[in-house]
Amino acid sequence: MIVIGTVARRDEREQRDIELDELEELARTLGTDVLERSLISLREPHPATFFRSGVVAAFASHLAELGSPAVLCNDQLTPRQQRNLQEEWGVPVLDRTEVILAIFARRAITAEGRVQVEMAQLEHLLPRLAGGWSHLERQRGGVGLRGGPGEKQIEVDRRLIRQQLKRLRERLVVIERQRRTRRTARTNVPLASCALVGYTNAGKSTLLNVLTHSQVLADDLLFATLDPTSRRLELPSGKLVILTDTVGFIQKLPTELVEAFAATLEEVRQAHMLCLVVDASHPDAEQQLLTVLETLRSMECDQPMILALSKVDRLTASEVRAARLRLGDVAGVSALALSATRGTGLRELRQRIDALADQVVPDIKANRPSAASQATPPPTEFRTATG
Ligand SMILES: Nc1nc2c(ncn2[C@@H]2O[C@H](COP(=O)(O)OP(=O)(O)OP(=O)(O)O)[C@@H](O)[C@H]2O)c(=O)[nH]1
Ligand SMILES: [Mg+2]
Repeated sequence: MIVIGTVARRDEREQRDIELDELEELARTLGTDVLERSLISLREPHPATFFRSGVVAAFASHLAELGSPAVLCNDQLTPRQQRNLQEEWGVPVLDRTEVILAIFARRAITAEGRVQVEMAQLEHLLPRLAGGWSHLERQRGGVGLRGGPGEKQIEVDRRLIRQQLKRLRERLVVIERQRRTRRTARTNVPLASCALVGYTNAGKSTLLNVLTHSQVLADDLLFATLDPTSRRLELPSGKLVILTDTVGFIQKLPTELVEAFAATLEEVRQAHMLCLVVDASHPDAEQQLLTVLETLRSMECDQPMILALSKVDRLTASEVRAARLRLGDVAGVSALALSATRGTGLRELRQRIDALADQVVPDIKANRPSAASQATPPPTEFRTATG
């Protein structure tokens, strides 16, 4: 695979380079090698081919030399641009959305996750359907026939996809009802809940694991976690809170996926408080934090928040100080530094969650362990995943 990005102005270069790094990470997560990457200046996208004709031609011969690898574009292509480029280059042309969709499709384990991803893929496919049949349509047109089987086939496919989407939506309603029942069972236990949120690969699952002695999959891949998982966390005061690990956010999250994961993200919306995890060692930490804050805003999440800077074992003491100031400023809360792998900063995090739990659950009495133990004891594991 090769990766292509564009810059409109010179001062965008650095930001685009970071985006291409992320795109390469996405490709790696999918299990493909990136042979090469190019950053091309482009002031105005061409409506038909996105790139200028000279660039299209140059890449056509270059791709042939490289052995016709697939092309991954950083920019969002219209269905028409994508189709034309594929025709000109004779290789698959993917954009960011499609790579993310493919990763999600591979990662989805639960019934809910699978239904959500399939819906997102079908919705992405719908406007692109004409592509596969365009050559047929043209052949038909050439011999003076209109509305031949090519066109009919598209209509049939569209109808089948719409029917399938309807079936999936109905299935999702049933699954969501089950999830709500589980959540109600959980919220009947008078415990505060805290959702771990943050950019993908920030270290959320690792943090959940060390805090609650669990073994949720944590890996150096983007989107290792898709389905929310909840565990009990015991706090210094003896109180218990429910800690939920969630799907990571990413820049330019495909809209199809935002919609499809609305139900999963509902876990975030329902939490009493949020623990926003930022990988402080990432060169783009600030932008990642902004993306997460923006996503939370668009989800209308305004719960009390803790800002946890993770992976500080990779930074020097002065870098940690600078990151706390800078990122704390961006988020408007004081930042706490921790390393889940070294186990530093965890006590302070527990204390902060403890203090917030008192604020968010007004009936503190009901929240005391003695009272909780009189109520139905919460199960040791709150797997929200189905199955
Ligand atoms: N050095 C260092 N690495 C860490 C730390 N915490 C997590 N990591 C590593 O960072 C990578 C990502 O961690 P995860 O816990 O899977 O991250 P996540 O936020 O759950 O990621 P997604 O589920 O993909 O959104 C893994 O390779 C972890 O081992 C830390 O404190 N220090
Ligand atoms: Mg994870």
